[in-house]
Amino acid sequence: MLSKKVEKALNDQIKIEAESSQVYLSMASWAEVKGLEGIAGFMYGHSDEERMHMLKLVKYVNERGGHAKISQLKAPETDFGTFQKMFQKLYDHEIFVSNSINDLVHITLEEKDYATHNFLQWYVAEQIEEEALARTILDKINLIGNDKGGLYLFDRDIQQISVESAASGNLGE
Ligand code: OFO
Repeated sequence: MLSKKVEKALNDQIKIEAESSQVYLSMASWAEVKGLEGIAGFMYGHSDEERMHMLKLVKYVNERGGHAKISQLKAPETDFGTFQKMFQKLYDHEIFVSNSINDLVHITLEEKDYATHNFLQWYVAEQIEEEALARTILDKINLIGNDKGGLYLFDRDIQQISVESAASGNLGE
């Protein structure tokens, strides 16, 4: 059985994962409208992953005798300026999520909830991979600078990049 404190913290994380999915969906739509198909595909995929992260938490809370609450979400931005700025936002957002997961893990230790602590290790590992992926993408973007040919290739190749491929060191090259 979850303590009220852990249940509330897990529900807060459910909202954060749902909002992450919305943020990346909004990025996908922006990129699609700008004709950046590869980037859009990457963001649509990322949005789906965040929804999966949310669902995993929903199921866990309910399985442990809690009630996963589906709440109203903050609307994401709709205009990201440039794709460079958009990927910087993605990176910043992942750092924010990692901090939130860390706080959550901390609460489970305070509450001596070792089952939830164990369950959350999957998220800890996932955040390491997502941060690494975002950093790798930002490095690539810096290399491209304002080169149009570079952007063309980046947009073409990014569809192959996923969190899993980043984790295995294969970045679609
Ligand atoms: Fe849910 O992993 Fe990104 O934010």
